[in-house]
Amino acid sequence: MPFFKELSAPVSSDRIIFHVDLDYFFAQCEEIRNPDIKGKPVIICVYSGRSENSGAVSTTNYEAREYGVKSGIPIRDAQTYLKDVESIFLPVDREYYEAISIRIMSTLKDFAIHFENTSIDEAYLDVGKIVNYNYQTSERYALHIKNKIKIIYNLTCSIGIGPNKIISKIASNYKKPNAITLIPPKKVIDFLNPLSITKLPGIGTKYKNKLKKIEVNQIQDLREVKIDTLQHMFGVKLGLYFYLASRGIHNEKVIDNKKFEQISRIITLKENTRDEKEIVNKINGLSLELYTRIQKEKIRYKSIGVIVFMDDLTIHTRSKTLDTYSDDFNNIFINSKELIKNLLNETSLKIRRLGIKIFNLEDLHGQKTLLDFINK
Ligand code: DCP
Ligand code: CA
Ligand code: CA
Repeated sequence: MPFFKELSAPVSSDRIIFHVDLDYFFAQCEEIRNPDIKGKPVIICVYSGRSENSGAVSTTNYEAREYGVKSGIPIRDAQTYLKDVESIFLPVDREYYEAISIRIMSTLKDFAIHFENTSIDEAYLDVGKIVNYNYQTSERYALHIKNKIKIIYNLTCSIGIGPNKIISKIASNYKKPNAITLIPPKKVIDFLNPLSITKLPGIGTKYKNKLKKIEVNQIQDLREVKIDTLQHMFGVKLGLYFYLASRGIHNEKVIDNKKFEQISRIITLKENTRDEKEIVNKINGLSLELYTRIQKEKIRYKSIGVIVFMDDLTIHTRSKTLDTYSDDFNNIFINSKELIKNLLNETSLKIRRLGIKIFNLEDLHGQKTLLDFINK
């Protein structure tokens, strides 16, 4: 259990972690799809379907927030607050937001030594090595990443920089939207002191009320509480987590997501061919290799992709994403066969080289960390 070891560990100053959080994410996705709505309050709604306009607000852009319209409130309240204001109410389109999220996360991943995507609009990046463990450089690097995301996706995000995941997460939320908040190790305690305890990941209304009874409201108050008291109130594990987090200590690593890795196999054919039997035979062999690998590593996949090099040296790729994760052989074999068949139908060229890959991977049993457990 790493959490018990942490008790004696010093504040780690040899890490630099970014927490990237995309600004007003669902609403910003709608703005990039339809720039005309920019500047007006945009309200993304989860309609319950029970009656017209019943349901809750998923999120809003910052213009709507000025009228008190925010995540979680009833749609009807939002309509009341915005009665005389020209505003845009839209239903959630999660599939579209997920597609954008996947693309942004794949870009972000390339900026980190270790990359952990934790929700549709958030990720941790371990960048220490890249910026040579220099906080000043890290701020410039964060700006570079923010600019890239803006240029490629036309979307803003906020980045928190700190010596661990908790500090960087609190920092990314500290100033929003479109901001960078840098908290180097020597500023950690001053940064935490005045904050409400609810800023610590894991302290919601229930724990806040419990702590209020012993007059703990700010993080500096939490630091005054003895570890025994915290463990008595919240259990051994959570008590220790609060004790350390209030001191800015958290040594959990940035855990690379399987989701952004891929496994691929590629072969060059002995002779260029369009012969179906031979091609299917090769696809079968490649699928079997991928299948053996996922069985060994106990992972499953959601997407299958193929790459084909034709005899005129052109390269063609196709991919398919399944509705759910699979650890099945047939899903690799049948889908890659189908994708390649479709490719061949579009051309009369022969295949020279042929590859298949699986991506969108995850652990068969899903590895859980304490932050994972707290966030859910
Ligand atoms: N979300 C939701 N219901 C909630 C909270 C969030 O459906 N109660 C969805 C919509 C958000 C997305 O999750 O766009 C990300 O949540 P955030 O808490 O990061 O909020 P936003 O990205 O919308 O705004 P911010 O700019 O404050 O990060
Ligand atoms: Ca966000
Ligand atoms: Ca978020």
